[in-house]
Amino acid sequence: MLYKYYGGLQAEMIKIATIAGSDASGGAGLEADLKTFEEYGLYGMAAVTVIAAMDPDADWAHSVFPIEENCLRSQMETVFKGAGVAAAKSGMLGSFYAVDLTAEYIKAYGVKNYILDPVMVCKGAKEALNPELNAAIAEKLLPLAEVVTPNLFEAEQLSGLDEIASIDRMKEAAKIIYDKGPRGVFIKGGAKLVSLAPVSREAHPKAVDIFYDGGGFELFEAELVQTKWNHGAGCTVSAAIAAGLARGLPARDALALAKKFITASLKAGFPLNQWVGPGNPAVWRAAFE
Ligand code: PXL
Repeated sequence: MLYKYYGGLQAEMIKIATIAGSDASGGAGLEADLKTFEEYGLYGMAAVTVIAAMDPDADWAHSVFPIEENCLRSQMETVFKGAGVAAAKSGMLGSFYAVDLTAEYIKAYGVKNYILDPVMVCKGAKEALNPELNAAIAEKLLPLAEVVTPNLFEAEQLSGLDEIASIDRMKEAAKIIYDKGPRGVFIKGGAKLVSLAPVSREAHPKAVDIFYDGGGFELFEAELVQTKWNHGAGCTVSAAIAAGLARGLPARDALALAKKFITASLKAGFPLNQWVGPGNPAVWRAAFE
């Protein structure tokens, strides 16, 4: 297990929570988060915002069922008042009240290590984007985030820039997003980034993400894993960053470790069925056993 990396299980468990949707197929959402927390040797909790289900008789079409407000508030009480956390992340929120409750509890309980994964649409989903909800996420949650982890599409939505396809554009977007209040911006170019100008992508087959914290840009590069089986990769990365911060790592170290973690997970991705395949966050434990 990854916790062996840190010298074993500690007497007092470090607690961490995800505020996210359940992905009934198990690869993304809170399922990915909890699996990741487990690999970091942390005690994971979850406040469920929505349940996402997929229809095998309709080409794996996604349906998203929001959890009602009272139920979400009760879960927030359980997690934040009842237990407390060293770090928290949020993923798919799916409603305005979930955005408001997340802001309320992160503020009320002074959660410093809050990672915002601004999930706006899930892969393969046909659901319409909700620009008002994205605006509420930007306005109410960005200022609370230690690190926000948009992919290229989400970075476009949060920055207002279109066609972020190069490192230079990612840097521009990171600055704009940073000015909206988070203490760090981690844009995931991953396998999707089309240009690595001035070098060509073929000459430099890397998955490139960037981090900006107002001080300077840092590029995070890892082996480009060419796979279709990457469902839940975004959730896993942000969960791993939150887990690293819960462990007391500085942000840049947490990012570097998260990048190694997701690369290993993606290399072990597998087909769940003909539509989708998740990474496997459990694979890296082999390196520590
Ligand atoms: O990968 C984004 C995502 C996040 N959260 C939930 C999901 C998905 C995609 O399927 O189902 C619950």
